[in-house]
Amino acid sequence: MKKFALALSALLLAGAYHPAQAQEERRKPPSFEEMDANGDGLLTKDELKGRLLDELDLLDSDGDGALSESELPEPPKRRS
Ligand SMILES: [Ca+2]
Ligand SMILES: [Ca+2]
Repeated sequence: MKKFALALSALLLAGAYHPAQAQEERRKPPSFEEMDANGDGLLTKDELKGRLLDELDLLDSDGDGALSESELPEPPKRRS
């Protein structure tokens, strides 16, 4: 019982020290569905952020000014 409480407080301390949200963001890039705010299956300029927005012209192979899921580069996959 004492051990459990100790483990629990260690967990809480670890959680306070490393904000879970920041870690989650670094580990998991947003999925296509998450970025597609209006759900039309295309990522337009106002839905893109950061590197993808910068590279929109490069990635937009059919030139419609938006990225479809097939135009989106594969996110780096890491298996544990
Ligand atoms: Ca959209
Ligand atoms: Ca396109």
